[in-house]
Amino acid sequence: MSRLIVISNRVSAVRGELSAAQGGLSVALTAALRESGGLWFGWSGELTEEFTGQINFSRNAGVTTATVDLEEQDVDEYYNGYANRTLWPLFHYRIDLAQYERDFAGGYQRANERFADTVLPLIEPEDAVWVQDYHMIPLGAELRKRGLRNRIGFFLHIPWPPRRLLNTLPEARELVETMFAYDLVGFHTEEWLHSFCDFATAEFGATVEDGLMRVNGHQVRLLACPIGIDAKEFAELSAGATAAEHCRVMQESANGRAMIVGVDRLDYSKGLEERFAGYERYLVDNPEERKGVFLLQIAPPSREAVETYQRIRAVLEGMSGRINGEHADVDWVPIRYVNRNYPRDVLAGIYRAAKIGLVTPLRDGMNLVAKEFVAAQNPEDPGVLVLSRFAGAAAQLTEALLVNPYSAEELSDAIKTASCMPREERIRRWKHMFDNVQREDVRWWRKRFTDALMSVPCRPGARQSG
Ligand code: GDG
Repeated sequence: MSRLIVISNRVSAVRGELSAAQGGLSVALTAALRESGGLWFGWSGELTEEFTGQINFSRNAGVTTATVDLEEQDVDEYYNGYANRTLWPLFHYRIDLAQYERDFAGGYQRANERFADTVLPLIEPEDAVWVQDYHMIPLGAELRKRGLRNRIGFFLHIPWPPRRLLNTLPEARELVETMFAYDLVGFHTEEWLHSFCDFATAEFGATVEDGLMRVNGHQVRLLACPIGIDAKEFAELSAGATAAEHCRVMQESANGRAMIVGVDRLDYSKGLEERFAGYERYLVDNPEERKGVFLLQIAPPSREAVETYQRIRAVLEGMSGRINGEHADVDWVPIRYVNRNYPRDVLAGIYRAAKIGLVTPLRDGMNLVAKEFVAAQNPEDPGVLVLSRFAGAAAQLTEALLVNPYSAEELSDAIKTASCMPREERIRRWKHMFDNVQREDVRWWRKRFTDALMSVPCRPGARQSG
């Protein structure tokens, strides 16, 4: 078996608690690498005065991690700049929030060149390389420029935007062209894959047949491969003592009321503002029932250096304060809004205590919270998942109550439907979703992608894996 070299912006701790700021990608890759062994390369998250390319190695649970420190200017332009001020909003269809600056584009390119220079000597002839996400789109092309002939795959964890939106990015064509250096490109859903094909076809005259794109003399295999959670680990967490204790504490504190839960990184793509508006609509439309529910929204801050994130935080603080001020009673508060990060086993207990899970992003590559909510439910008395149609997860979790997150009325109706759904229907819907969450878990995802990568014929001059 050849080794797998995973390359991503951040390399998370293989052991220990993952912070929410590291997001779903880290949760998924930690589980995947634990199984396969190999090497995980990326930015340490630390700064250095001057970039030297010095690598810090460490080894945990069968996984070697190799990290480099970056200069402050790299972090400003590459990470806080191009990745999170340009690509993240654009790829989530928010061109109103996207900032297009040449310094950001330059910093992004420079950081990717630095990553390529540093990781290249670590790659052995038989290794397969798997590059992750929007921070590293040009990395494959940079590795090819340096002569690497190994199999290289790329997986995008966020949506791929429609062509007309992507064309607002000044260097859209150059960026997309670098994708053609990969042997395999994966997306969570057919929808994101089709958008990518649409751009490549319209702008470069690409042809696509049976999952193979031919473009500019390159052949790129394409795969829609939805990421899953570590369902086994999550089921064990949910059955554990800490989860049980927190489930009990939450049930006691709910005091007979139905808890609605939301758990999201504090990010404008997660639709929190619209969720609060939809929930308020429910309160207004249902004066008799409203005191029978409350919303617990857990939203740990993320990317705090970026202004749009500071703004969404301020907006939500204002909204939760206003809604509570306007609707609360002496014995009831409608929203418990918490900007804290909780351990995963505590989250599992909270999910299980909830009657309704609200997962309503405006746009999301996949959304792992939806799957965690399903995995944590009590099979005898499961809660109801209300899920945005615009999350990648909606293509698999078709038995959720699917909503348009922009519509406060639809959200309000879904809360009402969920809160009076009979137990048999809840069980039927949950079983269907749980089956998918278990079957198409993170191991399935990793295997599907790496199997597809290993089945790519070796390039001339590359060494065959044993
Ligand atoms: C990106 C894509 C795609 C949240 N709060 C806490 C906490 N979390 C964990 C959740 C979940 C993860 O963070 C969030 O994952 P998502 O998938 O929901 O979203 P992103 O972070 O935006 O991830 C997304 C994903 O990559 C994988 O491809 O699904 O579409 O945007 O695991 O549980 N974890 C802890 N405490 C918290 O308070 N421990």
